[in-house]
Amino acid sequence: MIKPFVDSTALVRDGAALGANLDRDGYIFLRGILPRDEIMAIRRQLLALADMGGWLKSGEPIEKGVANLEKACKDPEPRYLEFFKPMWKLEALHRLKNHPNILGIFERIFGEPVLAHPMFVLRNIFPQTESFDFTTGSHQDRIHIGGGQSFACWMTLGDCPTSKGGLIMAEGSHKRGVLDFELAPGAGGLEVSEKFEGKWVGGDFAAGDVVIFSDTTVHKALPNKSGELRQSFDARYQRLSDPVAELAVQPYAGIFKWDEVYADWKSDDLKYYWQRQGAKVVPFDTSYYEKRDAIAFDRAEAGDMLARDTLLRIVQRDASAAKRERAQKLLDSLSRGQAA
Ligand SMILES: O=C(O)CCC(=O)C(=O)O
Repeated sequence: MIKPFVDSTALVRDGAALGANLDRDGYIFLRGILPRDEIMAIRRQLLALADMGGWLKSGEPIEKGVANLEKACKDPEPRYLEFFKPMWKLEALHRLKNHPNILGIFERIFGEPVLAHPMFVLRNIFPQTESFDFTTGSHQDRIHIGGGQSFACWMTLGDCPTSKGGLIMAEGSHKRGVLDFELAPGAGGLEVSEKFEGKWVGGDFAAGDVVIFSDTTVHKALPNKSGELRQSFDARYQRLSDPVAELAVQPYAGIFKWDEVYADWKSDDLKYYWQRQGAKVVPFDTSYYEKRDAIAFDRAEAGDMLARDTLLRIVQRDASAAKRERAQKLLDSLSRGQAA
């Protein structure tokens, strides 16, 4: 059973009240923070690229975003990245991340200057079917984002009823630091062990609504049971005076350099802005990933397909060539096992 979000929209100008709700529940849900027409304009650009990738069902209007299930793919598969890369470079998405309406909320909550992380996540989640599922399992962002304390702002790029796979929060789950986790399929390749029965809150999102949550708040996505692509955007924000992990000031998952991202941009004001702000960059704490990856290697050696999404991420992102090579070999042997 999912209870409805507490709606904090009426408090949007009151940083102390927003901060109190964030501290009490681990999240705040706010309606209509971003202009709908700006979100819909970005959605149109993204859907045009999705269509070029063959991700949309032919014969349907592009703006409906009806998915072509035959082309279902996910991050970090190469066929996903081919069309994801031009999407992630879009200047409008980076501008959305630094939107004054979002920065203003964080400034009021923090009572001090805000750093918007340069890295953000854009998601194109294909519908869940018997043969395809990329539903994000329950997790805490601290593991993936590192640095000091940060807060995520998640929004859908278009309307997202719960049936389309919105994000839900485990209310009050943020007070006990980083919790034990297990290996899991889906983004991140892990899942918090505790189930948080009766604690889940969520609801329908309209374009422009946001949920803001702490980096220790346990959250997960609902399965996308619609026939459409669920496109969403999540970015992170913190006090400028706190440290930020190196990974969070790099383009998504190291898939390109900033100069490549900026190549077609029309203006310069958002290029390398965190350097001008004086962000305090520190190394990323890899200890949680080391733990996850050790489990994935063990499972993969035992022939367990559950390790696949984690191995793919190691191949794509890990700094150690030896680890990447080991992960690739195990992926190859898993797919040979599947074919046999
Ligand atoms: O959109 C999703 O499926 C997951 C989003 C998420 O986990 C996050 O924003 O931290």
